[in-house]
Amino acid sequence: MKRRGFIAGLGALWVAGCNKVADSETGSKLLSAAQDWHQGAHRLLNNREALAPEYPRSAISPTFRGNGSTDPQNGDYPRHAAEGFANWQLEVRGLVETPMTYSLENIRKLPQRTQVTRHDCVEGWSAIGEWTGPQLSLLLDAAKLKPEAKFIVFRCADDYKGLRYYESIDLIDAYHPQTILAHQLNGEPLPIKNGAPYRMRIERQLGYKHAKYVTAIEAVASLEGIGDGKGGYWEDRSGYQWYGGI
Ligand SMILES: Nc1nc2c(c(=O)[nH]1)N[C@H]1C(S)=C(S)[C@@H](COP(=O)(O)O)O[C@H]1N2
Ligand SMILES: [Mo]
Repeated sequence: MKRRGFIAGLGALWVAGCNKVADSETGSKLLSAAQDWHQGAHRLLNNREALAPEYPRSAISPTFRGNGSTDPQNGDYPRHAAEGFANWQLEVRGLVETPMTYSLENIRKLPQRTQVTRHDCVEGWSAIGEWTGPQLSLLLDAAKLKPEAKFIVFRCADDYKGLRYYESIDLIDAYHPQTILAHQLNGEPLPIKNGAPYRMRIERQLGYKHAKYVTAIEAVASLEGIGDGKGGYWEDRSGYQWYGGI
């Protein structure tokens, strides 16, 4: 446990402390080397399949703040919000044998996992919440990944500061048992500020990886050509590391 905390701290440091460095080209190279080192060290020290700590319900934070987008106003989102997300569709697509579309009702009928976990944002705050939803592995197995699939991309509904949010993870995190498509927080439908109707919980990753307002789950062979190719909104914009493992 202690070791994981240390590694998490290290990850946060790289991410939070190095935005300036990321602006220069040598800085970027340094950061990439650091990421390789961090990822390698993380693999060596830490089994990536290990569970993140889970907490008793008594540890749940009184309020779970919203961060980044908290009330998307672009596109169809306001209409869906007004309809209580009754017509929201979630697609599972890309390098899969059987592309799937789910309604919120379909998602609620699947086997669910509930977990009380701590969210760590690199901006320096944490919160504990209880999340419920189907495991991502279930959705991926239902659609059957093609052998070429190497990454899972999460498409989001919100433009944050004018740019569409997205994120991506590798298949180790995608099949981690605590990686779920959450539609409930603390036993209630997910609030808009926290990503309604769905947000990812990827408990072995830092906060920015937990995509909110998910519209599609896409299996791809490479992250090239998606956004600026670095695997996520903050990775493209601010040099946050793609691998934000904790
Ligand atoms: N679609 C989308 N997902 C997002 C963000 C966002 O702005 N848009 N912000 C990220 C960041 S930096 C954090 S810390 C968490 C915040 O989750 P919360 O709003 O539930 O606190 O969501 C992440 N996922
Ligand atoms: Mo964050």
